[in-house]
Amino acid sequence: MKIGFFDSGIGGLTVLKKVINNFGNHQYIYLGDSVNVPYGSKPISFLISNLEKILSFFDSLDVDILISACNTTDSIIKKTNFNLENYNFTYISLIENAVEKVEKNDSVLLLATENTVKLGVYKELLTKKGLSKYEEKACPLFVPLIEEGYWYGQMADSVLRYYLRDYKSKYKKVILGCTHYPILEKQIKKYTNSLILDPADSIVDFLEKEVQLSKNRGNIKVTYYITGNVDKFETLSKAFMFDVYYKPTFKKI
Ligand code: DGN
Repeated sequence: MKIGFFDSGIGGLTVLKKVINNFGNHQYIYLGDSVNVPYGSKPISFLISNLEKILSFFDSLDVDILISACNTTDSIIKKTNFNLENYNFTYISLIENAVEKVEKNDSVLLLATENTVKLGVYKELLTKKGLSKYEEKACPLFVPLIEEGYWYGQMADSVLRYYLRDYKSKYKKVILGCTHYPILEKQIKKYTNSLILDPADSIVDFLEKEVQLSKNRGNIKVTYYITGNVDKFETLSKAFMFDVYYKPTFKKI
């Protein structure tokens, strides 16, 4: 199976890694649109025209499945009823699958980008479930922090404290509603006792149950297409994927 992933930078690697670890050898293609990072605070009109280019790119590569490894663009697709019929791939939504892990009467905190919060797709789907309590918090400094490689240490600590200091035991579940955030998951756990939900786990469940994606052994290859600085992406991706046994190829587009 040929499976595509995309995000503004390295965030979508958190989804790719879980898919690779669960399903092994398929043909993986990842578009890192790092020249346009962050998506979280860009105008929606720009992100829509950018998204059209990204979807056409994956169509031209004949992917079977396209996974939005970005909650911000998935929000745009859902909110604008983006027409996906002209493309030959099956599109899989991160948000639709993520909300499956939330139950009636749960109290939930969503951490996400400003655009994801503003577009309100999580809110719409979650409030339908009948939650006891719901709050959304945009954390716009997380993405630049992660894209610059400050995953640990003083800088990360003070940004994490700034956003999360009031959330130790306030909610039963915390959704990491931006694919970059699981890179900080260990440190996020220092600030909250809540159950952390990573939407990537719901993607894995969907691929297993609904797509019945095979689990293969063999040499895993990933082709990365990068719109921005390839060396920087390569360095960061190697740091995050250090424990994945695979062969990456990096290409500039
Ligand atoms: N990782 C993206 C998301 O899940 O929304 C957004 C990253 C960004 O560019 N702000």
